[in-house]
Amino acid sequence: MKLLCIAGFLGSGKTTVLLELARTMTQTGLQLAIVENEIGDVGVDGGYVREAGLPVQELFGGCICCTLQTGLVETLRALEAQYAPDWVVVEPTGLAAPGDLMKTVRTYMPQIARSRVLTLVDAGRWEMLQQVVEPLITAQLEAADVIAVNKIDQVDEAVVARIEEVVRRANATAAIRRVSAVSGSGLGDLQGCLL
Ligand SMILES: Nc1nc2c(ncn2[C@@H]2O[C@H](COP(=O)(O)OP(=O)(O)OP(=O)(O)O)[C@@H](O)[C@H]2O)c(=O)[nH]1
Ligand SMILES: [Mg+2]
Repeated sequence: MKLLCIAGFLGSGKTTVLLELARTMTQTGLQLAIVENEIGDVGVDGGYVREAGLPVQELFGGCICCTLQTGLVETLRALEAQYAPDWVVVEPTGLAAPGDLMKTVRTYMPQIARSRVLTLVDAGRWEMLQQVVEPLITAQLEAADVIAVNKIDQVDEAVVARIEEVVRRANATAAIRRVSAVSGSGLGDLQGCLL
């Protein structure tokens, strides 16, 4: 089993990207299982994922990168035992910085052959989020193997270029890609650098 974690602030497009990637991955014959960490006690994103026909486990009432780390490890073990998927895709809450979470997973689940963090950047709300939650966004970027600047349909090329500069300063090594999850633009290339 391999693990893909899709991080990014609230509303950055995690579920939209997850559903698109899941669709193309399952078309190529890969078996997937999904973990949704929901902030409230209503499984909105889990509902969408289930509608798409994918096995999904929801983790409520806390954040998997802080209070629910053990819960996540148990959930991953259960999914592995029940479905033995090729990939498990985890969507943490938008408030998660996935660095510690990935350390825990790598420590307690050494059988996971490959683990990747994709962090999404919300291009449309970049300026506002930099002013309000810059430390969290930076922590999400630091933890990433791959960074996707999403919603490029909402902004000018110059804005995307400026975002990429700041993103590069936060993470010197991650692959950076431009995508629009709603139009599907760039998602094929993104998948290529993730899997
Ligand atoms: N214009 C535009 N809108 C997008 C894009 N990707 C996602 N959205 C929209 O942004 C909103 C939030 O998308 P979600 O996929 O639910 O984002 P999320 O990160 O899963 O949100 P939470 O789980 O609530 O943190 C939805 O209305 C999407 O349709 C994009 O590339 N362009
Ligand atoms: Mg979501």
